[in-house]
Amino acid sequence: MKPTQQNQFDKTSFQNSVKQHLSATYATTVEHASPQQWYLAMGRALAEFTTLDLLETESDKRIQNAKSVNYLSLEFLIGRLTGNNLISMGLYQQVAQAMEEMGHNLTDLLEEERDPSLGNGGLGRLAACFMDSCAAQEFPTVGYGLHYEYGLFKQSFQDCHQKEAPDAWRCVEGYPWEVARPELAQEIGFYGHVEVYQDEGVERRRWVPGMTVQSMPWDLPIVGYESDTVYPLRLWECRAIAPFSLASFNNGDYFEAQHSLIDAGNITKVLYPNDNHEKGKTLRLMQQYFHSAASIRDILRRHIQSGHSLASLPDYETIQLNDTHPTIAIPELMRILMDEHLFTWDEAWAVCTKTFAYTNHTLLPEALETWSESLIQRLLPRHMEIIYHINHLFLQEVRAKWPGDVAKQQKLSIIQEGFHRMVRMANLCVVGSYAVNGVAALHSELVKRDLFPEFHELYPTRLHNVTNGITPRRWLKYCNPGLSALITDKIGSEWPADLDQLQGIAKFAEDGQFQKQYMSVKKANKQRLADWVQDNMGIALNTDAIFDVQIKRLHEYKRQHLNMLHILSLYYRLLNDPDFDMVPRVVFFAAKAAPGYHLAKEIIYALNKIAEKVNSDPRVNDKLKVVFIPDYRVSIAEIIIPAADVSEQISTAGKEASGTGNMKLALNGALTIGTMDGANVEIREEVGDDNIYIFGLEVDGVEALRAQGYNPYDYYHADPLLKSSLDLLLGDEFTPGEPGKLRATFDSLIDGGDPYLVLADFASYVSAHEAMDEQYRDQAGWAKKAILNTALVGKFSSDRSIRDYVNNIWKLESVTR
Ligand code: 26Q
Repeated sequence: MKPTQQNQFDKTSFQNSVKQHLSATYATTVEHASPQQWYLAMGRALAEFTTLDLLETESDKRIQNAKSVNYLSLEFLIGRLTGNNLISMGLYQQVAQAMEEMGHNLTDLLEEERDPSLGNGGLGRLAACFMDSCAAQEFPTVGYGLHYEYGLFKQSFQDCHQKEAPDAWRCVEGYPWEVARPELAQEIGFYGHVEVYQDEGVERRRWVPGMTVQSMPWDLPIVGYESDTVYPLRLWECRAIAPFSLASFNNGDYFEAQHSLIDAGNITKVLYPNDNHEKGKTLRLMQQYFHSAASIRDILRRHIQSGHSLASLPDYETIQLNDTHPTIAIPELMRILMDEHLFTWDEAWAVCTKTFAYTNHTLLPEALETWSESLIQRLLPRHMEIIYHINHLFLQEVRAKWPGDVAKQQKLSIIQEGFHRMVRMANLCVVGSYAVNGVAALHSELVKRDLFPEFHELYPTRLHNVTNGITPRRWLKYCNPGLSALITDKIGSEWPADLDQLQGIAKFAEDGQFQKQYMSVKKANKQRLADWVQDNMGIALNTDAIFDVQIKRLHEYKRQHLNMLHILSLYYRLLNDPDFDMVPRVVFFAAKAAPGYHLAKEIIYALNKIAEKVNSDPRVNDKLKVVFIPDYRVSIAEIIIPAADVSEQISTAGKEASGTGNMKLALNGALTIGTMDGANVEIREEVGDDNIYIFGLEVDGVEALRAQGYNPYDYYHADPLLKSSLDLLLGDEFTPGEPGKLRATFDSLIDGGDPYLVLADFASYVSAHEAMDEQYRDQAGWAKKAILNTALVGKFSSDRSIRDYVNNIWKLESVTR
């Protein structure tokens, strides 16, 4: 379906609207406006279309009477909206022409947009792809997130060390695509106490907060691909309630609660920069409750305004929890139904357990969220009471299932006993949800087998798998116009809405001419990246080299240091083995480390130091380059991914829940070197063993090695290449005159016990790379494999993921407009 905008677009009135915004909104003129101001005015002019469509979609009776999904996530890593929205609106060419006539190149203007980096990595980016796919397929959706004033920190390197700077993504002028919805603002409480009172002989409870803030929604338009459907991504900003109440300022609760330093403006000030649980931070829990409370109230408001009864909530609304971060929404809905709408416990619980569904994104024990009971008690006293009662009733179920088994009760309890009692958010989610899913087949099996085996026994139909996906609009059509045109030329233009159609190019995989075209697109994309690196980093690159790419957050389990060891081994061989021959190679990294993650920052430092030396060492003869691209973000991923030959997906088996970068890279024709982990397993199933390079221990191999007692020294002493590579970290090879400055990585792998089995997988990793090097020398053979990757990964469209949610979990229907 084509959007009406495309047919109704009137170039002259659009140009007038841009000029109008230049003067009225940005106080400038056509003659004096900067490129930044032109971009802003163009964005505002375009947002007029989407805001109208958003309001129309919102008031559409058919949508109000249909079932919707509410996607609750503390992160939405949406990336730049302008180019993507132009594609979805079908206006790219027309707007390019309109701007050209006013003397501006659209591609250049699009570069003026700052990425809204409202997420850390995979989980936040997944939420953004899911919004796109819901809108494309017209499944009624509202995304609920937070309007952080500062997104994920900006990264730079100073003397090779990571430095963080605040990311004021909205700039002073504001973000052109967002629209404030003050009429939907609400009040949200914290602290205080619970009152018990009698209501016609019934004992009731109510929460009297000690502090109240305001939630102000900002809507971003999520534009359905080639449709007029626009759903809101509603981001809550926390504000002090004006005028500031002297009464509450002087109220004992305010100070008693010991939060006098926290003012309302702090709550949505900044995104927490770690993609792992940060222990005990009050402000983070406040963010979580603020987000849940504002979203739940908004969902109930929409539901009631549409004329439905509260008891029918599960028929019209489902609430998907993106990890445990919005878990507090469960007791919040219980509280509102019971305390404000006088539901009985059983009535309220019946509604909740038919409304919530939870997605798990990790098996790492240290990443499972727990919050101290005493903190919740202080911040949210009524919620703590409700959690106790949920647990009380749940443990009765556990005792009925396993009579006398105290260990089971302790393991499953929502409250973790001990000196400091903790609330286990994942357990609360599983108990309070009608569906729980993992994010790739292997991960979901491990959720059943290792993480929640007893829950699986107790609730045998609750655990699901929904393999992650990525939106083909941003991650192929928009970011790789060359390949998109080539594909469209062969199979028509419908594939961005139906990615399985890419199979249609498989028959050209051995067609010499198509191979040449495909590889020349790749070459052009490599040139674009090389130009970027030259302009921004001053490093000259050879586009005949293999572009080998690892782009993702920096984590030990993702093993950027395994990649580092491979680089060291190549360097060692280039310098010491006269017979050694390799295809020239550029190894790219891009990764942010959580500011408090010491070893991750040391790994970045080491990679930068190694890059400095290797890139300028004449003995290497330009055979090897290492490029660490600073400030990894969506917009730079859009340049790197189309240019990649090799995709590094090398986590320790069992640790990466899914990965989604692996899908983007394969779709754009990079060959994966990867472990049997996360979605790599399914990528291999799709593309076939010949078209992927799998290495390393599998999950059971990892377990067996650990069980038998893993000793990294055994590998260090048995493998001379490994030893030589590691030893390079001890001297002053990369830090002249200052030996030992790169020891941290060495120490973690040797004395530190190598918790992620880097040394155990080194030899097979090196062999897999050798096989790839060999294959690259046969360009026709390589092209065939790359083409088959593009052709065979249609499964990983997030459209398919969303259909899986819709059919197996949400049970809702599309509403076409
Ligand atoms: C929690 C509490 C306090 C502070 C921070 C957090 C926090 C924030 C972000 C915890 C985790 C995250 C992000 C996790 C994440 O990105 N996980 C990734 O999710 C992807 C989408 O499912 C998967 O593909 C990746 O495998 C998984 O690592």
